[in-house]
Amino acid sequence: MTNNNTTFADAVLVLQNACPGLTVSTQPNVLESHGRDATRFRNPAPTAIVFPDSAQQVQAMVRAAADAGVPLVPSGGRTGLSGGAVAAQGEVVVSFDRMRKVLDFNAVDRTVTVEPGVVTAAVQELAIQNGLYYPVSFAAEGSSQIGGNVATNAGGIRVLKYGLTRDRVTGLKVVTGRGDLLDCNRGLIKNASGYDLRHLFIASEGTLGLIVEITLKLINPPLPSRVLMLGIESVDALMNVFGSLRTALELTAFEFFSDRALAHVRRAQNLPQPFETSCPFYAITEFDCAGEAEEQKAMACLEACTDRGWVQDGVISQNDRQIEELWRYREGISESISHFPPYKNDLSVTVSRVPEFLRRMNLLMNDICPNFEVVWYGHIGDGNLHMNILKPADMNLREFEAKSHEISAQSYALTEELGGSISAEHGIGLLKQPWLKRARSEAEIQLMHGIKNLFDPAGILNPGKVLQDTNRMEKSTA
Ligand code: 2HG
Ligand code: ZN
Repeated sequence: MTNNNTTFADAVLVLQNACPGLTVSTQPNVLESHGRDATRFRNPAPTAIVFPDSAQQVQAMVRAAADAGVPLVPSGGRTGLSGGAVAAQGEVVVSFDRMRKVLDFNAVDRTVTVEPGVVTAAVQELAIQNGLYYPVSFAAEGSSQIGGNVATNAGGIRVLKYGLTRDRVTGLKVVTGRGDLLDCNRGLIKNASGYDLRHLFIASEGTLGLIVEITLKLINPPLPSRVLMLGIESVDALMNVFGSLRTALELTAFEFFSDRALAHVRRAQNLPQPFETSCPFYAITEFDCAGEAEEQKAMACLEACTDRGWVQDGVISQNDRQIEELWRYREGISESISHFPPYKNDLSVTVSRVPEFLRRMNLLMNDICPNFEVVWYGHIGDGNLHMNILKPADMNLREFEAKSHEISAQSYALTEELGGSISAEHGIGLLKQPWLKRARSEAEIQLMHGIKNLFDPAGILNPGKVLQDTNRMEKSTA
């Protein structure tokens, strides 16, 4: 895996010599746990896991790795769903578990500066303790790390109102594949001094540089909120309800899931039927509700949607405990189907194209894989739909992956036809890499290779993720 004659054991020595005191583990259980993310389609096979504890150690390590051609796979909370943190080829995994310091909270700038290994929920908590709010939120926030969130531009359930991780990052320190330590944007709000390299690293999935420090801007705490869960009979009705509610109210989230998704999460979490009527689709929406005026607006809007036949049944939260309970129906879905395992599709189209997309994709799925269970859920309010295809119990993983691959050829062609993306928020990683051309043009991909070469000329950073590993291609065809 390493270049020329550098062996796996040499790779570790190279890094240790460059960073005296570097924590290294080759224990089988650590190799197994830290050599993968939440995906199950590749077996972890890292040479070692290293745990740097400072930006300086990361820099020294990357320089040595670049000289010796040691491939490095950055790893955060390992909650990724595209294989971006999988080390299946003898790479050295760089874990940020020992870089968990909060470096600064600035009340005037309303920013927090942290090391990459800080868990997302800890950033949210820190904001609350300081009377502020960090709005990026998703089911895995209790274990995902902020460095990984930045590296994949994590989204989640409140993108509709607050945007993605990218929108929160005002400063980024990064060690590039050349071993340069860059201080991008320095926490500034305004900075028109040329190319904003910060944004190149966000969503680059560790292929251009290793993030060693992040400054995030916080916002005012949100108003009190209410959550509505609604039973809806069709996609068109779902979109009509979304349109009406977002006109009447300040929505922070508008999510959906199918009846199949509901059945899985109910079984896994032992949840009751949310209301009497069974419906093909469910929406869960959260809105700012400072007082009675909003409450009345919500009720009036709901009544109008019910009168028009768009809403079949529903329930509204009465207190914070009920808000949490209702969110469990949506946030527990991913975990409830993880054991199958599912073949994940994290698709997006513009909101206006959601109905056509869902209609055509359902027809396609019924046509090409009628025997597979397809479970839909996602952030319909921002056009991001999760289509999970579940592995039948009597099919082995390899066969299932091959079949899913054949399905992807058609489902991603349809996504491309509708101007969508094959990865909305989970990244390209390893698993979606063969399909990059369905989301980006040839010219874009060539430029991306050029950027990769510029930042990581030795090709040591997360090789084979996002872009095809051209080094390996050349070697294998040599
Ligand atoms: C979610 O929205 C996560 O629940 C996971 O992004 C999506 O399981 C998935 O496909
Ligand atoms: Zn999602």
